[in-house]
Amino acid sequence: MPRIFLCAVIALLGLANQVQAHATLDRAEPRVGNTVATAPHEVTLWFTEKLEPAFCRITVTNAAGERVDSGKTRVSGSQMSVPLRAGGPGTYRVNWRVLSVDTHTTEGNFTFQVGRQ
Ligand SMILES: [Cu+2]
Repeated sequence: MPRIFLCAVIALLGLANQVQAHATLDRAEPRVGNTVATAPHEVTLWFTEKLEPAFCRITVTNAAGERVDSGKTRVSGSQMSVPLRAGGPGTYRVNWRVLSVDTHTTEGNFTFQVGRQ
């Protein structure tokens, strides 16, 4: 019985390590949920792990749901960014998907506001 318990503990510790190793969003510019005066020229995201450039992508949509990113995500280390077309005020949604060097894929999204609401 103690042996089985030990295995369970080791398995849980292994799982915890794996979760920590995934690339999760550390911070963003514009900041998550923040309001900026004018539409930014690009969105930059920083992650907790190094990224595999070939499988990482940012897309950004405006309030009307139209894509406003250039489609050309650039990756450098644990950071990635994408240029934006000029846009008006409203809520912008940033969708991201990354493959970290530990081969795990993570994804998420957040919004920021442009102009006064
Ligand atoms: Cu992982």
